[in-house]
Amino acid sequence: MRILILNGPNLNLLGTREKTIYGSENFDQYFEELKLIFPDFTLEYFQSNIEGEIINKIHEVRMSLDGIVLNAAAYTHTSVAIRDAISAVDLPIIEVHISNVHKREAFRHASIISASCVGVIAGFGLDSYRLGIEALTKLNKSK
Ligand code: CA2
Repeated sequence: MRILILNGPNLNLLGTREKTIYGSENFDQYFEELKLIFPDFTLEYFQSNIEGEIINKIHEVRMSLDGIVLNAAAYTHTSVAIRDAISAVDLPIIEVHISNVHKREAFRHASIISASCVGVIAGFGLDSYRLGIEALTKLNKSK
């Protein structure tokens, strides 16, 4: 399977600040672990702090990949444009969050993008991404 891990704003700072919420590992390190866990998969990784770049990436991979594991970060709670991009492509997209957003501030409880995604995984730390890939694998098998 060919899967894109797509990270939104500020996730480039993982491992440097707010370690009690997001852990102490940076994503580049974790991405190397993911590739070892899924040696037969083609895993790609893209992070952007810019909404339009996230949308462009979803469009760009729509014909070439099998799915996206998306942590839209704060755009989860604000972006109609990313929701529309998810709905516009015929590609399964799993919404993931490192933290359990439902245990946090009320503004994080609502996701604009969830209804356009296949499902949501939240609160398992960086393991949320592995679980997202597993979910895409199961979907692919049941096709
Ligand atoms: O729990 C998640 O994965 C979030 O998507 C992370 C977002 C937050 O806005 C969502 O509500 C939940 C924030 C990512 C910020 O990441 C940082 C990492 C290190 C230091 C500072 C921010």
